[in-house]
Amino acid sequence: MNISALQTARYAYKPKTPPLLAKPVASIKAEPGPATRAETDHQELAAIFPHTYGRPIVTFKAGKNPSVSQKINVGVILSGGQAPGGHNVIAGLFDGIKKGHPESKLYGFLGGPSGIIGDRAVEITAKTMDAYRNTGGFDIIGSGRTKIETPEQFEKTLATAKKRRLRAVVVIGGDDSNTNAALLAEFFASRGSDIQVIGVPKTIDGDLKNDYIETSFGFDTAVKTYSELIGNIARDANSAKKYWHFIKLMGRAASHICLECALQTRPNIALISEEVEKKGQTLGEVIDQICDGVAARAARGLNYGIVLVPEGLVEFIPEMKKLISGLSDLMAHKAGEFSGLSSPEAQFDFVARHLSADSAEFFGTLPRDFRLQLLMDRDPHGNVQVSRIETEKLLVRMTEEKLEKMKARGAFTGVFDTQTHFLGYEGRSAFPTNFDADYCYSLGFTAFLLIAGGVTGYISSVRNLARPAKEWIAGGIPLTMMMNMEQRHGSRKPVIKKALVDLEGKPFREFAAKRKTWAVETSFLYPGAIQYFGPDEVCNQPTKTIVLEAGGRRVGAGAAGRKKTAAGGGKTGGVKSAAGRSPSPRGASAGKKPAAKG
Ligand code: FBP
Repeated sequence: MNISALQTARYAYKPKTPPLLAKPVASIKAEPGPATRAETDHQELAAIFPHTYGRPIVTFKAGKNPSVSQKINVGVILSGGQAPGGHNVIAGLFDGIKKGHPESKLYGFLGGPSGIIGDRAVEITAKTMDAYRNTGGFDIIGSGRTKIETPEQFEKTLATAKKRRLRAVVVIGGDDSNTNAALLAEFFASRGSDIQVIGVPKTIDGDLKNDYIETSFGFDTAVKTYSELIGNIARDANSAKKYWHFIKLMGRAASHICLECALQTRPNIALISEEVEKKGQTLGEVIDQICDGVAARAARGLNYGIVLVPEGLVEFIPEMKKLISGLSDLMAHKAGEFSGLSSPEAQFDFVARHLSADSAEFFGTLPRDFRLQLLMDRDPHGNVQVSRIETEKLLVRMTEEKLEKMKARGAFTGVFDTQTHFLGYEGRSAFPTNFDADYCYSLGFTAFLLIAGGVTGYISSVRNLARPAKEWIAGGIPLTMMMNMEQRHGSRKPVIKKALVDLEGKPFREFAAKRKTWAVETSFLYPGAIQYFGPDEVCNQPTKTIVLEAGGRRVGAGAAGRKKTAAGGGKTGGVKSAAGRSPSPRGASAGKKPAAKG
């Protein structure tokens, strides 16, 4: 393996954890709180998960735990899109297992969930593990988006777990993969198997969060990578003063990434999909908003700027949402006919005949390349692949057209030259920040403690993240308490609620209070590259989203900290929990059913 100097230095990094996790594992015990219940759909969920529903939240405390030293086999799966820190989750899990018993084994299933269905695995040895500590990517075992769905796949998964004599399967994934983990735990239990299933919250999108999961791992590194690049572009724009840069950002349905990057870099315009939906803005109105911003700066002689665009925007614009849903239905229900069409023109003609009249008309107004992108294959969950739709280019084109018209009537006197960018893959496999390296290692180690605690259908939870790692709290949350029932593919399904940007939440309110100034004045911030070594305030800051949601205090902000509750944390819901209060996704927008994901 070729190793860079930074990689060599990162091998030596020792992740910071809650102090309890550094104690001998036989002196850490799981302490259960009262029984839990889901916030909604309690009865339906209790009926679907008769063996795993209603379990208590678990917190780890100092105390004797003799069963932790048993020799066990554990399997681990990386599921869905890459997120920085995945290797450290595996490292924490590996170290926990080996601390429990040096002959315990960790098997990594290859290429995501399909690896366990097809029993393709490697044993992760100390030598392998050491080559991946504190590094980005999921390449230690690879990832995939296969969903364990059919009865046959569930049976095969159980067969693999039995064959390898697994004590537990750890699923590292997003909301859909953890929903899958809950179903797997219930399936194993219903078949009389005591093989445990433990989830770990992963996704750069930041939308797997609630009162107990303060953030999914990878979000921290991804937003800091993108913010560095946006800052660099902004500085270039401010130097040359000749381009408007339209930057699309990953994040799928939720705009958490776009919002955090806006807070970190102060662009002139940042669109937030959830707000566009709430206001019911049409595509034309979004373009008007951009044109007004461009014209306002032009009036001050500033013919340059930065526009941030969340990649899921198109699905939140009412007429576009209706069109996409019509197209997806059509492509699913008439798949045979559709795939037999020989040319794009034949496809356009086909959809025009089958869509509702207004959607067909709207489809016809869109540029040809954009229409082709809307007709691309859906992902394994049936979702349009927003990362492949060039929304930023569509916005530029439509803004140009509108500005031309404004120019003709004297409403715009400036120049509008543009560059477009898409930031996504650049951040998903970056070297994890210290925060993600620490958080992920702690999550992995906690997953081992949950296994040792004998629970199943839980997600590893490390809380109080706005504070330094020495104040973090490790525990486990029953997956079923994060679930609700949603309509998916024509029937009601139990799913973990996805958290979209909360328009009443502090991060959005902070942005909304400042954006008018940022729109016209050049207020760019240049965050610079992620730093791994150096002073605390440079290397160990959590995201602004975490800090604002926790009440605005930053790591290292002084000993006073927040007032802690009995469970030791200061975060609103995560610590009031044990009374059986159910969580609400912190950012969930009422009524919205966002796309499923890995
Ligand atoms: P997960 O939801 O699986 O964590 O992946 C997130 C994500 O990076 C999205 O932001 C993006 O839309 C999507 O994956 C891209 O998927 P792919 O890797 O299949 O191109």
